[in-house]
Amino acid sequence: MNDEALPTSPDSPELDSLMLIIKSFLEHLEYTLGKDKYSATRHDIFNALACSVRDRMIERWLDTQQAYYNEDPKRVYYVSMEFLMGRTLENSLVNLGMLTEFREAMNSLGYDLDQFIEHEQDAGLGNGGLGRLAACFLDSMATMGIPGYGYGIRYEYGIFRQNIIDGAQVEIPDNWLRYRNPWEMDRQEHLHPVKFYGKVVEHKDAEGNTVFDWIDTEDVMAMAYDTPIPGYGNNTVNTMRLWTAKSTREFDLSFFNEGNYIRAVEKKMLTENISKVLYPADNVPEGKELRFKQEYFLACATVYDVLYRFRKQHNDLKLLPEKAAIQLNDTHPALCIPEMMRVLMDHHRLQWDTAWDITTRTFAYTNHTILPEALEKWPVWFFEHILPRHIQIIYEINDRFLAEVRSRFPGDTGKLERMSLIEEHWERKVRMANLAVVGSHSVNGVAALHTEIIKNHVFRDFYEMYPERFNNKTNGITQRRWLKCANPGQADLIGKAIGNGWSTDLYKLTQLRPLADDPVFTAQWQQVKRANKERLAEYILAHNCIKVNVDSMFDCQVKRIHEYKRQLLNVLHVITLYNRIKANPGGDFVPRTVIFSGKAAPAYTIAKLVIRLITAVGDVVNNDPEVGDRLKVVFLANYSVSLAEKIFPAADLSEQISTAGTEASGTGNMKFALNGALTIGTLDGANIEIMEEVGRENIFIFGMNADEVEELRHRGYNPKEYCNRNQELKKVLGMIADGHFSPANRDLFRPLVDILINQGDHYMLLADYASYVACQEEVSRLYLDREQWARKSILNCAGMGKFSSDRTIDEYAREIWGVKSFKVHPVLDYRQHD
Ligand code: GPQ
Repeated sequence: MNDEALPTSPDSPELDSLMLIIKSFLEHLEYTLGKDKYSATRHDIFNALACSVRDRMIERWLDTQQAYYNEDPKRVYYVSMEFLMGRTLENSLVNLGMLTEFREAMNSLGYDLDQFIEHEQDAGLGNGGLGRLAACFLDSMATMGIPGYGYGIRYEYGIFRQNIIDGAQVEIPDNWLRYRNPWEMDRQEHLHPVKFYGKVVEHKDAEGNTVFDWIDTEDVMAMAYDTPIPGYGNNTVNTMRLWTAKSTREFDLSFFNEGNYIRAVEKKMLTENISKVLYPADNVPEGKELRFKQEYFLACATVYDVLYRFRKQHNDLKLLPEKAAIQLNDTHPALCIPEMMRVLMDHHRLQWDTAWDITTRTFAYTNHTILPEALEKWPVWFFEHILPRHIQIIYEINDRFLAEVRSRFPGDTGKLERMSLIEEHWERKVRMANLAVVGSHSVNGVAALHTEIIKNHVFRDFYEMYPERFNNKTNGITQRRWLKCANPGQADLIGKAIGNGWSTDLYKLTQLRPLADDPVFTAQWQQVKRANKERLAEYILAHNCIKVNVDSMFDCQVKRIHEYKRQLLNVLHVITLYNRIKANPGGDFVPRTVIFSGKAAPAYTIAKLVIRLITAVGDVVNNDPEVGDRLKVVFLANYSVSLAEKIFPAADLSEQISTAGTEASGTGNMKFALNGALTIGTLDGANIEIMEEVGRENIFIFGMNADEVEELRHRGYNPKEYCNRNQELKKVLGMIADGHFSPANRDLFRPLVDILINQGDHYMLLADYASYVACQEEVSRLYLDREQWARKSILNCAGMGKFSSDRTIDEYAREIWGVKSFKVHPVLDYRQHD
């Protein structure tokens, strides 16, 4: 620490606030962490810094929550099994408008703020798009002054860390809480019991009504941890409340009586496993009992909390839908629906019809996938065993619902069978999506095409019955994190040209359009991109020991590894380029650095083999002297929010190449375009709307559209035909199958080719290959014309207004939740701090 550099005479307001930051930082170092400048580690410095930033949120937080209590506006509860928050320090400083002050304060102490921003661990409590969307929504709700809460689980282990060892994914546990989490506050007083197992007994009350008691249960406590969610440039600070499992204080007396003290303690400890670990599967559920218990744990604690807060101010539960909207982030928290029914009936003694009316008017459901294997179904026996009261309620919901179906569509047994909440196979299962649709007043998809598909295919029968329930809410991303924090160079350049209005109104970016033809602005735009590419190139050199050509096109595909996302199609293109260079070593080729990043679910063998193939192709291509720096293949390990923040700003080309009709929306596509990458993509998910916004001439579209995919599937798709028709493709597949990229184990990659050739190529890579390769040739041609490329890059960014999550949240607020933005006026006198 550099004592001499401390400002000593606080006679200007700026200096005054700088002094207060320094004072707060030093006090936290000493009194919160018990360290001085001699003993402080890097981590202590980070924590002291984080605590002093947190202090600046707390007064606004208390004001906001107090104002919500006093004014009692309608609240929104966003319930999600995943919140992929990433880092918090920089984003908090940006939203509080204090980045510069803190940078200066740290500077005057001889520290570089950026080092500590980079020091922070990600909060990785999510798998991918669905969890990150929840995080963007929290930022937008706070920024727009919407009284919103995020409810989730405080997993002790977030998404695993991915190491690449010998070219393959190895999973390392992510023990993110080991070194304390300075952003959270434990709320020991918010401790709710959650029951499991046991049985249901009926008896009659004094008035002769049947009462259901769920008894002999094994209980776990849910304890709240709250994290402040600051809005950008306002006084709103909302709350994300995550539940952690704590054992109950009572001992299991049966063990205790036998004198088996250790068994009794052991059993209690095991109950705390519920919040131990995030399930790492994305777009495919794991049918594990522990996951089922996690879902109920979240549902039970959250419904309890929502009703507790409501009842502090209201007696009449019928008013709940006017005061609370609960949004279910996919079906993972759908047990909230039968749980709400249970509490309203069994605890508050409401009649079925009243309870059902309250429940359906409170809940809304967002669907995030149409992959049939990703729709959650829980065995009936799980319910009978673990949630015996809930299965009774679900059967009752189903009986009443099917009676309605019967009366609307007499004699249509196919419909009854398809719409039933219960799948009657050899193992009976509860269809969670059907439960969510029946129990909600709103069902939405996450992009226009996706919503059409759920209306006409996935939930066709439901749409026919309740058309008014279905609506679209195209996803969005927060520009505060994905442009302002991640790409300060581009953000500042935009700011100088059109001001800062885009931070809260992304449509302001349209003002960039005329600048796409301004040579000075275009040159600056190119400089920013180049500087970002240099930074990523340094990262690649440090982490992968690969020296990449900064003048090459950075061609990026970063997302979960999944067959439907078709990373393998990208690899087929890479090998095609490699073969072309090898066939014509002296030829002119537009140099490319093809960058992949993403995790595979640990049990997803094929996805892991795709990673293995990417690294193997990289080993061959990157070490071939004949190729030189005209082609490099890079796999960046451990894709995460913080790594994404380095990749998007440096990308030239964004790969969004899922089979049309499979990617519900995508949100990485939006982050790339906002950061000035051009997209090569199929007409899938939100790509279609991106095309509409940026103009058909400013995006590279290839392949079949969703109707053509369906038609071809219907006609009978024969991948072999496509292979035989295309010599380049045939050669590429032959090389993969014959061990060209796996000389030590020639059969290693055979299963991948087998899926394409002999197992029907479900995602139709071969059908789209020729069109993809041709489209990539166009991409390369355009890249040669750097001015035209930069022009389109600017026009892409300029067209991104629609894809702010502020717009998305505004639509949810008006069309689903019926909530209004709420202005928080400072009550406590925190101006003295800042
Ligand atoms: N999504 Cl069902 C996930 O990230 N995980 C999931 O388990 C499911 C969906 C994604 C989906 O694949 C993307 O297309 C969306 O953009 C994203 O949810 C947010 O809606």
